[in-house]
Amino acid sequence: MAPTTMVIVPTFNERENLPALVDGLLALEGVRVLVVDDQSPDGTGPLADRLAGAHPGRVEVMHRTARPGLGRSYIDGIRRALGEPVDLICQMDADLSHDPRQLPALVAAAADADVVIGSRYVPGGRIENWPRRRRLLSRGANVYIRAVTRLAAHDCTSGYRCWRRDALARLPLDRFISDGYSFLVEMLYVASQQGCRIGEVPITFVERRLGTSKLSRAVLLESVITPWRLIARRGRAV
Ligand SMILES: Nc1nc2c(ncn2[C@@H]2O[C@H](COP(=O)(O)OP(=O)(O)OP(=O)(O)O)[C@@H](O)[C@H]2O)c(=O)[nH]1
Ligand SMILES: [Mg+2]
Repeated sequence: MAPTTMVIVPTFNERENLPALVDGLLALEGVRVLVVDDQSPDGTGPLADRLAGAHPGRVEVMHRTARPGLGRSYIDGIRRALGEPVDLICQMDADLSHDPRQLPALVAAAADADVVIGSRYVPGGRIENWPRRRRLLSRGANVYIRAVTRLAAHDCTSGYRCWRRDALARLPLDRFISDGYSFLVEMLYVASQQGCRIGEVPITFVERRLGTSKLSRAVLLESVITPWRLIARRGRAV
């Protein structure tokens, strides 16, 4: 029997992308979707409610009113998902950069790993439609993060992941220090400190076609500093 899986999808202004993503995920057996919306001004929240109404038991929505942020959204979503009787908990962007059809490969690899990364930077991994500047930024970020943290994974910033429930439950989320995109790096770092087996499967990442990016200067700055903060408190957070 296929393992039961809950996919957490953080959203901020993803009205144009969410229906297609949910359709793609619901085509997969045993998959449930948890949308975590940060009061998107474009109406993503009510749209997600309509999707939940159309698919009871398979689509749920959290409407956050506390301070917005990707990391904070994930923390709330993870706590909720851990209260559900699912075997695996996945993370995925809403902007269709992550193809739901590749989820079964991540799920299969979770048989031999505690967390599986959908990776752009292992053999077979690809990126479509990214300008050169964006490629360099992402590549450079990963070289930098691996050098500072000594993480072995090749794509530490990928937001496409599949966790075994017990590995995710062990993360001390209330002690995390980052709340933007660095949250993704911090999750991996703490997991590896705890002895988790980190696997990677190749994915084809497609640049978003609709909606706008939330990558800001503040987010980039946090990404530069976080690896150093993580190694500075090594051993104390786990
Ligand atoms: N709930 C919530 N979701 C967010 C927030 N910031 C970004 N997201 C979501 O996180 C996912 C990744 O964000 P993106 O804007 O696609 O970031 P990116 O992939 O680095 O940038 P682009 O693909 O260039 O747009 C998307 O599903 C966003 O809607 C936030 O503050 N709160
Ligand atoms: Mg994106």
